[in-house]
Amino acid sequence: MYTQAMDLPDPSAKLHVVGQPDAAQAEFDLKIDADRKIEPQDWMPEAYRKTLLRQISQHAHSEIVGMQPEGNWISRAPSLKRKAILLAKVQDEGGHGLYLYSAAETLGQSRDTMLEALHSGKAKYSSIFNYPTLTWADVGVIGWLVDGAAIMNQIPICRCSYGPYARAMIRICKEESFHQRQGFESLLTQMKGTQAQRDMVQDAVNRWWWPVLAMFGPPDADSPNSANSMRWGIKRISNDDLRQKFVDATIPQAKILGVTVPDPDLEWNEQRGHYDYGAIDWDDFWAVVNGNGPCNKERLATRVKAHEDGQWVRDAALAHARKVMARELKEAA
Ligand code: FAQ
Repeated sequence: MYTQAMDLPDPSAKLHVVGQPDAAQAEFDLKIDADRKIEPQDWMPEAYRKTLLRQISQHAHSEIVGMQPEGNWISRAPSLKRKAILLAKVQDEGGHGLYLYSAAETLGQSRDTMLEALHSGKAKYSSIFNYPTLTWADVGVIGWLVDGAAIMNQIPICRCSYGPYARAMIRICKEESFHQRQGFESLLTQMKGTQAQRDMVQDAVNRWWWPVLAMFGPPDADSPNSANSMRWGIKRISNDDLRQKFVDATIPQAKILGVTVPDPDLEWNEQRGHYDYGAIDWDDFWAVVNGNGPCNKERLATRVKAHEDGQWVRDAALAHARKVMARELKEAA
């Protein structure tokens, strides 16, 4: 998909117009202002490249670590139908990670380097995947709320200025929509069941609501990357605005389900035309981001083990590719 983009930009390209050292920067600025795509072969400012690499690789890490909380329930799904849906969903998340690593590689960093950063604990991934999935209702709530928040955040990234990221997001968002729907439908079924099932759903909503709101990132005033990302068309809507859109879209869905959210300050504000909501515990968010959430250590250990256990697959694929190449060379000789 991205093979056409593997030729890396020449770092000296900015100077190739003799006597006009800023010509490349001016061309980049023009493209951004005109809302045109930046492609891997184009010259780009180093800070733009670094910001993209940071965000896309973190996003890729989130997708593959994000397979774990729900993956834990594949063997315990309550029916064959639910098991098939969950298997497909978790597999999709793995696929999203792969598209995103490919998009990040077009910025000149190898997948091995990115994975090393994840496995050593240097790279971030979404805070949300460091919470436990205690009951089957958690699986539905992840689909409804976590995938719901992910779509809200990711639809604007389909219009990101960097071509490979934008194109990867279009496909990802289509799949995330199915993920959100299946979560909501599963919860709706549980809410039509016994009182114990309804209580289980409400308990899961209570535990996930605040971490999901924090997923959108720190408040705009405390978001160091936002100014540049908005200027460069990487981010199109701010953290706080996306969070508000998510609350406004989700509360009517909660009413249909028959659940409440654990926020005594939640209230429709007629004047603003939005829901007001209570204060998010940012200390808790930063503790999780910095490695001290309920499941950080477990998630990282599981990821590293999966990578190590998969070494033989990578070795076998490489050995096969070498054999094929040797055969082709021999035939061509
Ligand atoms: N968790 O200046 P900002 C999914 C960090 S995929 C951890 O506002 P930015 C699908 C941030 O990196 C979920 N860290 O940063 C799925 C930065 O640190 P740095 C992932 C966070 O980049 C569903 C610092 O705080 N989605 O759910 C978080 O402008 C179900 C300051 O923040 C994406 O990655 C957080 N929640 O805005 C899979 C979407 N928030 O790097 C499986 C793409 C912030 O300077 C199952 N990413 N930080 O050291 C984005 O849209 C942005 O990167 C934000 C953060 C909005 C996440």
